Amino acid sequence: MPTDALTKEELQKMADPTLGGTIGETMAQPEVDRFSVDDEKFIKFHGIYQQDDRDLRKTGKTYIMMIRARITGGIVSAEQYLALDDLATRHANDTLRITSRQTFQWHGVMKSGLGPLMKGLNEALISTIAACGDVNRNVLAPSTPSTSPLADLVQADALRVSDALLPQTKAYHEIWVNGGPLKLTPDQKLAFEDPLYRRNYLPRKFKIAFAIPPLNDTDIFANCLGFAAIADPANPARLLGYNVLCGGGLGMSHGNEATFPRAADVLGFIPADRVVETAKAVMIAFRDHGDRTNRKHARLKYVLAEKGPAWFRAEVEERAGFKLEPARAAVFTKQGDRFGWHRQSDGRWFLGMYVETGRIKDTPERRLKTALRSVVAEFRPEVRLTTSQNLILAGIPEEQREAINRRLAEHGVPVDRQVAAVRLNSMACVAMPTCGLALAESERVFPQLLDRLEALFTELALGDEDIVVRMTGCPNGCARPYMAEIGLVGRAPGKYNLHLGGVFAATRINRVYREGVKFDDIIAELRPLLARWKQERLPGERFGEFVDRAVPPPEVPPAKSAA
Ligand code: SRM
Ligand code: SF4
Repeated sequence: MPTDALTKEELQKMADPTLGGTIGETMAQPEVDRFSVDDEKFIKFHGIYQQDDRDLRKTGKTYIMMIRARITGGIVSAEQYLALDDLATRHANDTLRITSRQTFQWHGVMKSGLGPLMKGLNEALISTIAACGDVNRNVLAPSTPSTSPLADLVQADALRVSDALLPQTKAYHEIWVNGGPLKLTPDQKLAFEDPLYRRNYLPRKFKIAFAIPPLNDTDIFANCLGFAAIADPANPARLLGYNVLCGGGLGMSHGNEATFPRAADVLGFIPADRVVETAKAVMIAFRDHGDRTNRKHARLKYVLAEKGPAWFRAEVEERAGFKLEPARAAVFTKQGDRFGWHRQSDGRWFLGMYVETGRIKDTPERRLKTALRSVVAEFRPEVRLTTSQNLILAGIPEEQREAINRRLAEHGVPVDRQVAAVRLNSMACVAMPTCGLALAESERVFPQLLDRLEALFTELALGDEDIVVRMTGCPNGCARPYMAEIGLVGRAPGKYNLHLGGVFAATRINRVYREGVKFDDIIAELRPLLARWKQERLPGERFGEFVDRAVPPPEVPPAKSAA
């Protein structure tokens, strides 16, 4: 391909395939408060985003960093959690943010705090390499203990896949662990070639999720590559292999019909011992066929949408050196996390904790950050993150449960009925003030929306119904609103597109019901539909299914309030 057709990101990767740029040199200059425009792109491959606090823009730009860890399958030890919490207090904005891909982010880190934070993370054996950038991202796996006898096997496979797809550049280690620039000449840098990613890496980000049917707790259909675990029908504890799903992805741009969210296709089945080779083959096929001329069209989903699953399967088979078998029967019926105390299959207990918008912080009413620190420091549970931005304390002996309940209660953190059912399946992206792409608020206004929704449920006597409701500040879809029963997608300050009709199993994309709804009008849009749902629903019919069955697709009239 002629280089003048390539995006500037492609040219930049090829100009320094070690991805080191001048990051090390900039880190050695304490008086410099930001990275160069080129290095802004390289640091993403190291798990770092250069941002600015958008609330403060009127008084000048303040550079801050967001750091994202790589925590495959969302599991950290008690010791690691304490270290991560401490780093948040010392170098970030005193919060830990659980992301929709079951890892942690630190926000508001000044450049002066970046070196110590990265060093601290690596000392806790938590890396941030490839948490962002045109590479394979954090691999998702079911993290709730005992939801399936296959859970540990699937977690182990997720780790193997994640490790096998790590970039091999030494730049990360040199800069953040050894604390200096990569000691290579410009020619040596130019000559570096990663065995899998070669010199220009992937055309765009690449995302993998594992799930164990019937529970789709990782939103597998929203990923570039999914592995749906298949148990031996004669022995549910034996992992036969995986159905392979390809071509899911959610990001889109308003007003650009060439961009769209897409649910993955099922390509076939592989035995469990071929999972790493299959992951490599799919990623390499994407490397070879993704669009490197237009980043808005560069995701794997567009290859699948345009060339078709059969064509792509053949490309994967050619690279893997084996054929995919026909997909096995597997049905997803539900999603979501488990809250409160549950017994694990080993007799110990886990505690599922709802974390509003994934933000672990202290407020006057609920000192969640302090409470978690105290519980983890004393009782040493394993800490697990879910892809719905929630947290699990796992491996707890029976005799510790009461003391943990008491400790949480002392900090205003309930265990039994943590929040109303309508809030439990909710998620919001970060958006303002740190996300440079936000068109509207999300995390900061979401609690208020949930308050109103809860009041509406009371008004309509909907009782303890739950509903999957997700909000994002722009159409990139970071909280996966296109798979939700109620999805709100930021359009402009204070205005959202309302998406309805997702299914509980999150197997398909919902549809736009109304465009440009004012934040204050969202409940008024939902009231008649929820009232109808109550009156007209079939037995057990969820809101998303009801909308899909009984509410005809509108011609998407803009709300009166739309711009
Ligand atoms: Fe995302 C970009 C936050 C999950 C699709 N996402 C961003 C950035 C980094 C903004 C930027 O590029 O400057 C956001 C940083 C905000 C901040 O201040 O923290 C951001 N994305 C997040 C997180 C933290 C949302 C959350 O509240 O949990 C999630 C971190 C995941 C992780 O730990 O790795 C997050 N992002 C997702 C998901 C959901 C998923 O992967 O399951 C999606 C939709 C799935 C997909 O990829 O298609 C998603 N993020 C995007 C996109 C659209 C990509 C596209 O295909 O067009 C962007 C924009 C981009 O890449 O240019 C984006
Ligand atoms: Fe930012 Fe948009 Fe992602 Fe929200 S959905 S975090 S506003 S990029």
